[in-house]
Amino acid sequence: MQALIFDVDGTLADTERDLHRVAFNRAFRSAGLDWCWDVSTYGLLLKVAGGKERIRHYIDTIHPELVARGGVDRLVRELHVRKTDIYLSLLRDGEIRLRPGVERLLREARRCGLRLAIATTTTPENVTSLLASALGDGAVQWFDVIGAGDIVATKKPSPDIYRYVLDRLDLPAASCFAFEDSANGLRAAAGAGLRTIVTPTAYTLDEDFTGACSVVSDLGEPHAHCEHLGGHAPGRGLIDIAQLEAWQAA
Ligand code: XBP
Ligand code: MG
Repeated sequence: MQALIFDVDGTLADTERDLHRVAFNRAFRSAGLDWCWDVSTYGLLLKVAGGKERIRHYIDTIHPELVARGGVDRLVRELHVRKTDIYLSLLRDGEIRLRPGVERLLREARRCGLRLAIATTTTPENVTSLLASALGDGAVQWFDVIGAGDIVATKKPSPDIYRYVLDRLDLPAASCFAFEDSANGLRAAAGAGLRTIVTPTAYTLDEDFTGACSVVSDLGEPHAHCEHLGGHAPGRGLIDIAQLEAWQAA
Protein backbone atom coordinates (compact mmCIF):
# COMPACT_ATOMS: atom_id res chain seq x y z
CA MET A 1 0.00 0.00 0.00
CA GLN A 2 1.44 3.36 -1.05
CA ALA A 3 -1.16 6.12 -0.69
CA LEU A 4 -4.53 7.15 0.72
CA ILE A 5 -6.75 9.46 -1.35
CA PHE A 6 -9.45 11.44 0.43
CA ASP A 7 -12.58 13.18 -0.74
CA VAL A 8 -13.23 16.39 1.24
CA ASP A 9 -16.90 17.35 1.61
CA GLY A 10 -18.70 14.79 3.72
CA THR A 11 -15.57 12.67 4.13
CA LEU A 12 -12.98 14.79 5.95
CA ALA A 13 -15.72 16.96 7.47
CA ASP A 14 -19.49 17.24 7.35
CA THR A 15 -19.51 20.52 5.43
CA GLU A 16 -22.58 20.39 3.23
CA ARG A 17 -25.61 21.30 5.36
CA ASP A 18 -24.24 24.04 7.59
CA LEU A 19 -21.45 25.47 5.44
CA HIS A 20 -21.89 24.97 1.67
CA ARG A 21 -25.69 25.17 1.79
CA VAL A 22 -25.65 28.26 4.00
CA ALA A 23 -23.04 29.90 1.75
CA PHE A 24 -25.16 29.28 -1.37
CA ASN A 25 -28.23 30.82 0.30
CA ARG A 26 -26.32 33.89 1.49
CA ALA A 27 -24.87 34.34 -2.00
CA PHE A 28 -28.36 34.23 -3.51
CA ARG A 29 -29.60 36.77 -0.99
CA SER A 30 -26.67 39.12 -1.53
CA ALA A 31 -27.40 39.01 -5.27
CA GLY A 32 -31.02 40.03 -4.62
CA LEU A 33 -32.46 36.58 -5.37
CA ASP A 34 -35.14 35.07 -3.14
CA TRP A 35 -33.94 31.49 -3.76
CA CYS A 36 -33.65 29.39 -0.62
CA TRP A 37 -32.20 25.86 -0.54
CA ASP A 38 -33.67 24.29 2.59
CA VAL A 39 -32.07 21.22 4.16
CA SER A 40 -34.14 18.67 2.24
CA THR A 41 -34.04 20.51 -1.11
CA TYR A 42 -30.26 20.67 -0.78
CA GLY A 43 -30.18 16.88 -0.28
CA LEU A 44 -31.71 16.48 -3.75
CA LEU A 45 -29.42 19.09 -5.29
CA LEU A 46 -26.36 17.30 -3.88
CA LYS A 47 -26.84 14.62 -6.53
CA VAL A 48 -25.27 17.20 -8.85
CA ALA A 49 -21.58 17.46 -7.92
CA GLY A 50 -19.89 20.85 -8.06
CA GLY A 51 -21.27 24.19 -6.91
CA LYS A 52 -21.46 25.86 -10.33
CA GLU A 53 -23.04 22.75 -11.84
CA ARG A 54 -25.53 22.64 -8.93
CA ILE A 55 -26.60 26.28 -9.42
CA ARG A 56 -26.92 25.70 -13.17
CA HIS A 57 -29.05 22.59 -12.62
CA TYR A 58 -31.32 24.55 -10.26
CA ILE A 59 -31.77 27.34 -12.80
CA ASP A 60 -32.44 24.89 -15.65
CA THR A 61 -35.10 23.03 -13.67
CA ILE A 62 -36.70 25.72 -11.46
CA HIS A 63 -36.06 28.99 -13.33
CA PRO A 64 -35.91 28.08 -17.04
CA GLU A 65 -37.16 31.60 -17.86
CA LEU A 66 -33.67 32.87 -16.92
CA VAL A 67 -32.10 30.58 -19.51
CA ALA A 68 -34.40 31.97 -22.18
CA ARG A 69 -33.35 35.51 -21.20
CA GLY A 70 -29.60 34.74 -21.63
CA GLY A 71 -26.52 35.57 -19.53
CA VAL A 72 -26.92 32.51 -17.33
CA ASP A 73 -23.29 31.37 -17.55
CA ARG A 74 -22.18 34.72 -16.19
CA LEU A 75 -24.82 34.69 -13.45
CA VAL A 76 -23.69 31.21 -12.36
CA ARG A 77 -20.05 32.30 -12.26
CA GLU A 78 -20.86 35.44 -10.25
CA LEU A 79 -23.04 33.59 -7.76
CA HIS A 80 -20.34 30.97 -7.31
CA VAL A 81 -17.62 33.56 -6.66
CA ARG A 82 -19.85 35.11 -3.96
CA LYS A 83 -20.63 31.65 -2.55
CA THR A 84 -16.94 30.73 -2.33
CA ASP A 85 -16.10 34.01 -0.53
CA ILE A 86 -18.88 33.38 1.96
CA TYR A 87 -17.90 29.72 2.43
CA LEU A 88 -14.30 30.72 3.16
CA SER A 89 -15.43 33.33 5.68
CA LEU A 90 -17.68 30.77 7.39
CA LEU A 91 -14.69 28.41 7.64
CA ARG A 92 -12.52 31.21 9.05
CA ASP A 93 -15.10 32.36 11.60
CA GLY A 94 -16.29 28.95 12.77
CA GLU A 95 -14.61 25.91 14.20
CA ILE A 96 -14.53 23.13 11.65
CA ARG A 97 -14.39 19.61 13.10
CA LEU A 98 -13.03 16.67 11.16
CA ARG A 99 -15.13 13.51 11.23
CA PRO A 100 -14.17 10.81 13.81
CA GLY A 101 -10.99 8.95 12.98
CA VAL A 102 -9.89 11.23 10.13
CA GLU A 103 -7.05 12.99 11.93
CA ARG A 104 -5.97 9.73 13.61
CA LEU A 105 -5.74 7.93 10.24
CA LEU A 106 -3.98 10.83 8.48
CA ARG A 107 -1.35 10.97 11.23
CA GLU A 108 -0.91 7.19 11.28
CA ALA A 109 -0.49 7.13 7.48
CA ARG A 110 2.23 9.77 7.74
CA ARG A 111 4.03 7.85 10.50
CA CYS A 112 3.93 4.75 8.26
CA GLY A 113 5.43 6.65 5.33
CA LEU A 114 2.29 6.46 3.18
CA ARG A 115 1.54 9.27 0.77
CA LEU A 116 -1.65 11.34 1.03
CA ALA A 117 -3.77 12.98 -1.66
CA ILE A 118 -7.10 14.75 -2.14
CA ALA A 119 -9.67 14.11 -4.89
CA THR A 120 -12.64 16.48 -4.66
CA THR A 121 -15.08 18.45 -6.78
CA THR A 122 -14.94 21.47 -4.49
CA THR A 123 -12.97 24.66 -5.21
CA PRO A 124 -9.20 24.39 -4.39
CA GLU A 125 -9.21 27.31 -1.89
CA ASN A 126 -11.98 25.56 0.05
CA VAL A 127 -9.72 22.53 0.50
CA THR A 128 -6.59 24.37 1.60
CA SER A 129 -8.61 26.56 3.95
CA LEU A 130 -10.38 23.56 5.51
CA LEU A 131 -7.11 21.67 6.01
CA ALA A 132 -5.44 24.70 7.57
CA SER A 133 -8.41 25.45 9.85
CA ALA A 134 -8.81 21.87 11.04
CA LEU A 135 -5.20 20.65 11.20
CA GLY A 136 -3.01 23.76 11.21
CA ASP A 137 -1.24 25.78 8.54
CA GLY A 138 1.33 23.11 7.66
CA ALA A 139 -1.24 20.40 6.95
CA VAL A 140 -1.67 21.33 3.29
CA GLN A 141 1.92 20.09 2.80
CA TRP A 142 0.93 16.63 4.07
CA PHE A 143 -0.75 16.02 0.71
CA ASP A 144 1.39 15.24 -2.34
CA VAL A 145 -1.48 15.96 -4.73
CA ILE A 146 -4.60 18.07 -4.27
CA GLY A 147 -6.96 17.34 -7.16
CA ALA A 148 -9.85 19.79 -6.87
CA GLY A 149 -12.55 21.73 -8.69
CA ASP A 150 -12.26 22.44 -12.40
CA ILE A 151 -8.85 20.77 -12.84
CA VAL A 152 -10.66 18.03 -14.75
CA ALA A 153 -13.45 18.71 -17.24
CA THR A 154 -15.99 16.27 -15.79
CA LYS A 155 -16.78 16.08 -12.09
CA LYS A 156 -17.75 13.05 -9.97
CA PRO A 157 -19.26 10.52 -10.63
CA SER A 158 -16.79 10.67 -13.52
CA PRO A 159 -13.54 8.92 -12.48
CA ASP A 160 -11.48 11.73 -14.06
CA ILE A 161 -10.42 13.40 -10.80
CA TYR A 162 -9.19 10.08 -9.37
CA ARG A 163 -7.37 9.28 -12.61
CA TYR A 164 -5.75 12.73 -12.45
CA VAL A 165 -4.61 12.16 -8.85
CA LEU A 166 -3.26 8.65 -9.57
CA ASP A 167 -1.40 10.02 -12.57
CA ARG A 168 0.17 12.80 -10.49
CA LEU A 169 1.06 10.33 -7.73
CA ASP A 170 2.45 8.04 -10.44
CA LEU A 171 0.87 5.06 -8.69
CA PRO A 172 -1.42 2.25 -9.81
CA ALA A 173 -4.91 2.20 -8.28
CA ALA A 174 -4.16 -1.20 -6.71
CA SER A 175 -1.62 0.39 -4.35
CA CYS A 176 -4.05 3.00 -2.97
CA PHE A 177 -7.30 3.32 -1.04
CA ALA A 178 -9.94 6.01 -1.60
CA PHE A 179 -12.20 7.47 1.10
CA GLU A 180 -15.63 8.76 0.12
CA ASP A 181 -19.02 9.63 1.63
CA SER A 182 -21.36 9.45 -1.37
CA ALA A 183 -22.45 7.16 -4.19
CA ASN A 184 -21.20 9.75 -6.71
CA GLY A 185 -17.80 9.66 -5.02
CA LEU A 186 -17.73 5.85 -4.83
CA ARG A 187 -18.55 5.61 -8.54
CA ALA A 188 -15.73 8.03 -9.34
CA ALA A 189 -13.16 6.18 -7.22
CA ALA A 190 -14.27 2.68 -8.24
CA GLY A 191 -14.35 3.84 -11.88
CA ALA A 192 -10.64 4.61 -11.54
CA GLY A 193 -10.09 1.10 -10.11
CA LEU A 194 -9.68 2.13 -6.46
CA ARG A 195 -10.70 0.14 -3.40
CA THR A 196 -12.97 2.52 -1.52
CA ILE A 197 -13.97 2.98 2.11
CA VAL A 198 -17.31 4.80 2.41
CA THR A 199 -18.34 6.82 5.48
CA PRO A 200 -21.82 8.13 4.62
CA THR A 201 -23.33 11.31 6.08
CA ALA A 202 -26.98 11.99 6.92
CA TYR A 203 -27.38 13.17 3.32
CA THR A 204 -25.96 10.01 1.71
CA LEU A 205 -26.88 7.24 4.16
CA ASP A 206 -29.58 5.75 1.90
CA GLU A 207 -27.45 5.71 -1.25
CA ASP A 208 -26.25 2.55 -2.99
CA PHE A 209 -22.70 1.67 -1.97
CA THR A 210 -22.46 -1.61 -3.84
CA GLY A 211 -18.82 -2.26 -4.69
CA ALA A 212 -17.33 -0.45 -1.69
CA CYS A 213 -14.59 -2.31 0.15
CA SER A 214 -16.21 -1.32 3.46
CA VAL A 215 -19.06 0.98 4.50
CA VAL A 216 -18.80 2.29 8.07
CA SER A 217 -20.50 5.06 10.06
CA ASP A 218 -17.11 6.82 10.38
CA LEU A 219 -13.45 5.82 10.55
CA GLY A 220 -13.78 5.10 14.27
CA GLU A 221 -11.62 5.90 17.27
CA PRO A 222 -10.07 3.48 19.81
CA HIS A 223 -12.69 4.47 22.39
CA ALA A 224 -15.58 5.21 20.00
CA HIS A 225 -15.88 2.36 17.55
CA CYS A 226 -17.52 2.82 14.17
CA GLU A 227 -20.65 1.00 13.12
CA HIS A 228 -20.29 -1.50 10.27
CA LEU A 229 -22.86 -0.76 7.52
CA GLY A 230 -21.75 -2.89 4.57
CA GLY A 231 -18.88 -4.60 2.73
CA HIS A 232 -16.01 -5.91 4.85
CA ALA A 233 -16.28 -5.34 8.60
CA PRO A 234 -13.27 -3.72 10.32
CA GLY A 235 -11.88 -6.12 12.92
CA ARG A 236 -11.08 -3.66 15.70
CA GLY A 237 -14.01 -1.26 15.34
CA LEU A 238 -11.98 1.27 13.40
CA ILE A 239 -10.18 1.77 10.11
CA ASP A 240 -6.42 1.84 10.60
CA ILE A 241 -3.41 1.11 8.41
CA ALA A 242 -3.14 -2.53 9.57
CA GLN A 243 -6.79 -3.08 8.57
CA LEU A 244 -6.32 -1.49 5.13
CA GLU A 245 -3.19 -3.58 4.55
CA ALA A 246 -5.07 -6.74 5.53
CA TRP A 247 -7.88 -5.93 3.07
CA GLN A 248 -5.38 -5.13 0.36
CA ALA A 249 -3.50 -8.39 0.88
CA ALA A 250 -6.78 -10.36 0.74
C1 XBP B 1 -18.71 18.03 -3.05
C2 XBP B 1 -19.44 18.96 -3.88
C3 XBP B 1 -19.04 20.32 -3.88
C4 XBP B 1 -19.55 21.22 -2.78
C5 XBP B 1 -19.53 22.61 -3.30
O1 XBP B 1 -18.69 16.75 -3.67
O2 XBP B 1 -20.29 18.58 -4.65
O3 XBP B 1 -19.56 20.80 -5.05
O4 XBP B 1 -20.88 20.89 -2.43
O5 XBP B 1 -18.26 23.01 -3.66
P1 XBP B 1 -17.58 15.69 -3.33
P2 XBP B 1 -18.04 24.14 -4.78
O6 XBP B 1 -17.52 15.60 -1.84
O7 XBP B 1 -18.09 14.41 -3.94
O8 XBP B 1 -16.28 16.14 -3.96
O9 XBP B 1 -19.17 25.12 -4.65
O10 XBP B 1 -16.71 24.75 -4.42
O11 XBP B 1 -18.04 23.48 -6.13
MG1 MG C 1 -18.08 13.98 -0.67
